[in-house]
Amino acid sequence: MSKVIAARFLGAAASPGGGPPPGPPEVAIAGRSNVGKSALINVLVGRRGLARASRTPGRTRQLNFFALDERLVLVDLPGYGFAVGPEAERRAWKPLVETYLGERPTLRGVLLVVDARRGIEAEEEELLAYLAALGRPAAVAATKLDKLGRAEARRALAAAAARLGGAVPLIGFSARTGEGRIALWRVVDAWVA
Ligand SMILES: Nc1nc2c(ncn2[C@@H]2O[C@H](COP(=O)(O)OP(=O)(O)OP(=O)(O)O)[C@@H](O)[C@H]2O)c(=O)[nH]1
Ligand SMILES: [Mg+2]
Repeated sequence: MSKVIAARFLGAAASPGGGPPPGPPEVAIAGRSNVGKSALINVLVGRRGLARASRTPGRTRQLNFFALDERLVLVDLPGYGFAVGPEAERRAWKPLVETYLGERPTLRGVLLVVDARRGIEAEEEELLAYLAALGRPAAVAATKLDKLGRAEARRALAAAAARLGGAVPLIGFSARTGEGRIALWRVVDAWVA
């Protein structure tokens, strides 16, 4: 469904188990803080300000739900790895995200967004292992590919693929150029089919 007709903000979850009641199939977007999760959602959906529209200053540590044509819901997860912010907020991340990933009945897959320049690091491996233990399908989107030259991009993707060992699909992506958009949709469509 690479052509989305209607997209709207459905609601948010600020505490474990919160958010809109389960409805259509959901795909969650996870990744380090500031890696480009919201930008990726906007490009996937083809709506410039969608994932940002819900972003209330000081309230970004929540799950944001976006309904696409009432057939699919994308869930923008709060970023991890942020070193700033109140300690209580950082502690709240784990139960909030783990409750969602572990218990949401309509969750079909998780897109883990990584910076192509950083690749797969310990936190990403940890999250992928956690998802595998839960039996949740996952894929990795290596984004900001536009910041690398051709040869660098190829090397970075090869290194990430080697680290993943073929366990999950890897897609090179750029919110700036739109590269990888169709390949990402193919993964998402397969999950929700
Ligand atoms: N060049 C380039 N910049 C990008 C790309 N994706 C995101 N950015 C920039 O990276 C910054 C962070 O992007 P966001 O989409 O807000 O990142 P996020 O992961 O949603 O951040 P949090 O919600 O705070 O965790 C912004 O300044 C974006 O413009 C990309 O593919 N290429
Ligand atoms: Mg964001």
